[in-house]
Amino acid sequence: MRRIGLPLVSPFRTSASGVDSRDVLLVRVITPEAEGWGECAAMNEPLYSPEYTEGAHAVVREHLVPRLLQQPDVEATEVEPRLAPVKGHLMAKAAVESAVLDAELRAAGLPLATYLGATTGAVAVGVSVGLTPSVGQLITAVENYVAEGYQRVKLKIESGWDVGPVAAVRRQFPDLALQVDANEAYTLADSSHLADLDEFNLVMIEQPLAADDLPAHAELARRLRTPICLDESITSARVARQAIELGATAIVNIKPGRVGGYLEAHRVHDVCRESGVPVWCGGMLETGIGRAANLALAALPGFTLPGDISASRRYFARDVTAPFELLPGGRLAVPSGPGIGVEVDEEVLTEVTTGVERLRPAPS
Ligand code: OSB
Ligand code: MG
Repeated sequence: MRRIGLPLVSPFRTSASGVDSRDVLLVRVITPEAEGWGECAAMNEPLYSPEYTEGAHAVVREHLVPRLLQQPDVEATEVEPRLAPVKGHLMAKAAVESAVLDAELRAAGLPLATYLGATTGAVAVGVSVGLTPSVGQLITAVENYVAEGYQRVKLKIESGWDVGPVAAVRRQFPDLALQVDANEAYTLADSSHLADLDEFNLVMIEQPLAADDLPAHAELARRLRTPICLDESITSARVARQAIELGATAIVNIKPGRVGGYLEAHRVHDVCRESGVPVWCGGMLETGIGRAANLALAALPGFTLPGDISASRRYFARDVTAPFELLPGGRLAVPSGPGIGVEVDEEVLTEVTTGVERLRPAPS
């Protein structure tokens, strides 16, 4: 387990949280055959969901790794069942499973994208723009991203920062694929106000209401023309199926950490695809490790909308892998090497590391 501190190039603010430097937990699995890396999606503070970096670190150390090491060998598909007695902590579990999966695939010489069933070598990506101090600064930020080649922009919204800023951006960029993300900032009492967003031809509104209230999202969906997309609410393939059946979500944001790993993320994708519900890959301001794996997932055929998987420079001046650069058409290449397909730069890693802990199996 390793903790790294990576300053963001610009602070990222949502209705729920604000962060200017990422405190990231990395898991590195060392086996005789290969090494594997997993990045924990948890943020510095428990403001997006109950998990946070320090808590995830404790859970991995105290509860997950000891259970994993109760038996001498492990395959990626056995990680989830072995950790299932531990309730919740899906981001911590995902980091462990991802590291085991990466090691296993590197040992087999198989790219994660191939293993998951990728059908493309490059995926369309967008950019998520946090709350800004002024509408002028928002317009400038969007202008810069559009100039870099992004073809889809997501704006964070909250009460008092919604219709005005969205109208201003839409006026400047009439043809841009534009969507908004509320991170649970509203209630059903805001539905007529949210309906004022309908005129801006948004691709979707993401997570307008409380994560645990699927029926309220279904009711809101009946009151809006803008499609609803759930993020925080979708914690498993089972919940995804229920949300779709209830009419609570027309589009699904898939974040592997939020659902417990890439294997469950794959199952969420399958459930949505069977129901004709488009999906896209969400982001948690990942380093190159999480970004590489997310690109592999986003190459599955149901990912028909651009993901929150921006180029590395949108997040960090220096990353722990080679930077991902935007391709023409606002796309990123899917890594093609074994496992997650990228190498960790040990020199940078050492410089940004704030702590390392080694856990070993008990001698047999
Ligand atoms: O709700 O999608 C979100 C970042 C941190 C926590 C929650 C969210 C986000 C983002 C960032 O929107 C997307 C990205 O990584 O580019
Ligand atoms: Mg979101």
